[in-house]
Amino acid sequence: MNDLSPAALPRVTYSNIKEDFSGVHAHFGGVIADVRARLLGQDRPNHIGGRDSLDGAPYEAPCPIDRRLSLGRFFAAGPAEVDAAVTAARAAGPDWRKSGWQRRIGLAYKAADLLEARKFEVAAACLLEVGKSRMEALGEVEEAIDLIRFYAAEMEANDGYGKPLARANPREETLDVMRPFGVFAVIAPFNFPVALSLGMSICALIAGNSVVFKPSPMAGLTGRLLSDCLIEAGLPDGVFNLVCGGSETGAALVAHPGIDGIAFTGSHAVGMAIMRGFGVGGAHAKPVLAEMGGKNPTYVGASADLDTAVSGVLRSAFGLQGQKCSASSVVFLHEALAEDFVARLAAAAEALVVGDPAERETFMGPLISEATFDRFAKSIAAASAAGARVLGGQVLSGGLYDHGRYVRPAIITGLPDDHALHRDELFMPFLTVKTFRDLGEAIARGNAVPYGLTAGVYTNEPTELEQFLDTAEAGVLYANRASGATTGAWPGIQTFCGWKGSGTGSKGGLGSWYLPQFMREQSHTIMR
Ligand code: UN1
Repeated sequence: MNDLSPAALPRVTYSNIKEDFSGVHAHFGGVIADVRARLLGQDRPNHIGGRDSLDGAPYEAPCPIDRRLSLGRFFAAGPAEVDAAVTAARAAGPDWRKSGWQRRIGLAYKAADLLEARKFEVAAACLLEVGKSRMEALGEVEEAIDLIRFYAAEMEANDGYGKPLARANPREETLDVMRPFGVFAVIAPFNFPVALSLGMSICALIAGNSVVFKPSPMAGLTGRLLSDCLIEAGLPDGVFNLVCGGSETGAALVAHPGIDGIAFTGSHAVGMAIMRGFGVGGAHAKPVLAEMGGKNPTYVGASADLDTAVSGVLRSAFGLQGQKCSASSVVFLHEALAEDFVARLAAAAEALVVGDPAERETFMGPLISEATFDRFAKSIAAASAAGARVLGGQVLSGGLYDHGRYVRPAIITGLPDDHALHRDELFMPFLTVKTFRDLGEAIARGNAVPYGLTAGVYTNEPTELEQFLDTAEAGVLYANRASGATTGAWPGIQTFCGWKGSGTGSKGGLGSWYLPQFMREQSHTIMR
């Protein structure tokens, strides 16, 4: 029996994996059932200029857990609806900009409080919408709440980023001020539909931009629920607009001349296309803040603690079915422990429960889409054809398995070193294994991909740790972590920055340098 109020239950994060969450489970189980009964299958309007709108092309989004269930009916915004949203955002912009950062962070804190009050409900929606496990879904909503508060606190701590500068003569007043760009488009992926959407949106808003937000077409329900928190917090009409839809809506948004900046999280190909077109294709450069894909390596040295390494790799390779840009997708094993490690990892992977994420014991839910399933099936076939050994990777059938795409995690050994499966981002529960004798040489092989998002190491040799920290080409490095080899970055604790093909800038999310990127600098010199 759990007699704690929901607010008194312990917080789930990505790294407190050993805590007792029995009270959380008892409460959350009831909320999931309630959300399934109450919140699915409804019309979910867009929100444009302070009003809900059913304009646009209606589409049903299926629940990936059971495709017979509809998450709801959404309305794909075409060029006319996108134009209405951008026009509303432009109209609301000047007052929002002038309202001052103190007022804006006040509203952000209010939105965080609203999300906190609804966290179980939003996490249940997230679980049902993208097939996240209970812990991943709850952790994500907590991450989103912390993101809002973290960025609001950063604005406060930096006094809005304005500061007086030196004076060339006593009659001169000089100021350095940071100002918003205008209207930001926020284009979010399905895999962290709450945290990534809110992280990007709240920075744009706190900085004084107005926003047109497009969630993934597979995540319109959480997109709407988080929008409700912002709207109900009291953002003025037009400051925050929600437009649902797929790539056509995204293209209309990116092509709209009224957009001044874009915050994007998604694939490398789309991010680079936005950079080339929107970013530098017009009369002047415009800001594109993009977090893109990853092919994140984990290195396991001869001195590593194997239990810790197996736990960390398992969680990062297969959590959320491997559909994270931070997922560990290639592991480099020292020859001396490779066989032992693979045997232990395969046994642990086989023991993972794959099924309905609403169930407490489930670690892996369904793949998000048919496209991901096709990629999985083709990759397994390609690995076998190349002479590799495939451990796991079975397609599951019978019962619920017939109504979604459920697969067992796959571990691939013996793939030729230069095979594309070691190099391409796959975004699915598919881990390739390489072996090494010398860590420096392994890191060079791990660096030899176009990406550079996260990397992990397991070693008890201080010189190896130093070598890893010095030479791994990625923005987020982890060592000896049981909760995740390459995943689980948290606001204010890790920063999240994509190097090379994984990002467009050198200043990532979750840290202090992200928010200022939503503003441009202006120098004021006034003679008195
Ligand atoms: C992603 O991996 O797609 O570090 C985003 C993590 C989370 C999510 C990152 N904060 O794993």
